[in-house]
Amino acid sequence: MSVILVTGGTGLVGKGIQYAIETEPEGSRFGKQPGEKWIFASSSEADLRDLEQTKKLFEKYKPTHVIHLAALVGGLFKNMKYKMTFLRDNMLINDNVLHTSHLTGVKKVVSCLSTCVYPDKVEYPLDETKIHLGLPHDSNFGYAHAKRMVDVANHAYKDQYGSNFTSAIPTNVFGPYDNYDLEGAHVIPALVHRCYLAKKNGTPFIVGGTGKPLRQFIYSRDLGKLFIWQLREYDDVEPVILSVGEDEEISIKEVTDAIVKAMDFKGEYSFDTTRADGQFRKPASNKKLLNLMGGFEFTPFDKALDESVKWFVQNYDSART
Ligand code: NAP
Ligand code: GFB
Repeated sequence: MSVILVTGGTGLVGKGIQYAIETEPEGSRFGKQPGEKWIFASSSEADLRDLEQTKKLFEKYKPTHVIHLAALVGGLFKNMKYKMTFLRDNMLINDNVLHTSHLTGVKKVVSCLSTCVYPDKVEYPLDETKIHLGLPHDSNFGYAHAKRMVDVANHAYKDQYGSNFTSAIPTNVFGPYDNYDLEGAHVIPALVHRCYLAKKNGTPFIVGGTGKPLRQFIYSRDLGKLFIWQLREYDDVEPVILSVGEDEEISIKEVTDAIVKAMDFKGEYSFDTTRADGQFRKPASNKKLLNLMGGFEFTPFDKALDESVKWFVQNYDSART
């Protein structure tokens, strides 16, 4: 029997994986396989910054495979404010999970980086060979370095112990069960929440920055399938970018207009240009992924956003706001 432990399994990305496991036909490429047991762990089960709690979690479930998502996560403004916390918390979590996976003989670990770990000054498009070719954008200096060390550790574990540890590099993710905290969230959940409040209370709908930066966004329910693919079908230490194509890059203003449409908001919005824009763009290539998978059908952005907004409005009282 395979026991797959998803650390950070109760968050946005973890819920995307759980959705695939629960809705895809059993035995299909992205569905649950016979004899598999999936565990979606939250921080209430174990604070993975603590090695003893990490070891107890692994003793409890005895995972044969790990999808390692647990992390201190946040949007641009939160990352700018807490660089040391993002560095230390994530380094502790990552070291504990990889070290305990090694000690307990986990067969395979897929950990999670992010396209924001890339150097800010590097030849585009971003691909899997460019992670360490320069300093990350200062806005997420702490988080980015902690995440880069996962790739370094994976190579060191492989070299010294032959461990099958690899990593995924998702682009910006959105979907149901996101974190909608107005100050700490990523841009889509933050703006969905702000637009919801503007519509409900008639408060101004303020968008941070100039609206000019460009981003690629992947739907959490698509990303969930890609993590399952990487766990089952990819056994190389080098990371894989899990993203929609470079041609899907859209501006923050276009995202805002799409949110206004999905929310059926009739009011106006304005830009607060005293707030940072962060990295202007981070165009990531998904060529390696598509070549390895033989293609993948991404959910159209507007459809994914519509589903995400509907989920938020229907679950406002229980959402992480
Ligand atoms: P999320 O919704 O905030 O979920 C984070 C998960 O990690 C939650 O289950 C949380 O548990 C858990 N966690 C946080 N601190 C922990 C700790 N000290 N010990 C144990 N568990 C802890 O974030 P997400 O967006 O799903 O992120 C999942 C992974 O995707 C992260 O590695 C992140 O870096 C990566 N990623 C995210 C994006 C994005 O745009 N969201 C983009 C690229 C990569 P609780 O809920 O109990 O706190
Ligand atoms: O998702 P986000 O916060 O992070 O997007 P990054 C930031 C972009 O959205 C900037 C604009 O251009 C902001 O000016 N924006 C506009 C807003 N209004 C808002 C708002 O209310 N909240 C937020 N958050 N942004 C993140 C990294 O970078 O990328 C994370 O900081 C993570 O660590 C994520 O890796 C994938 O895309 O700039």
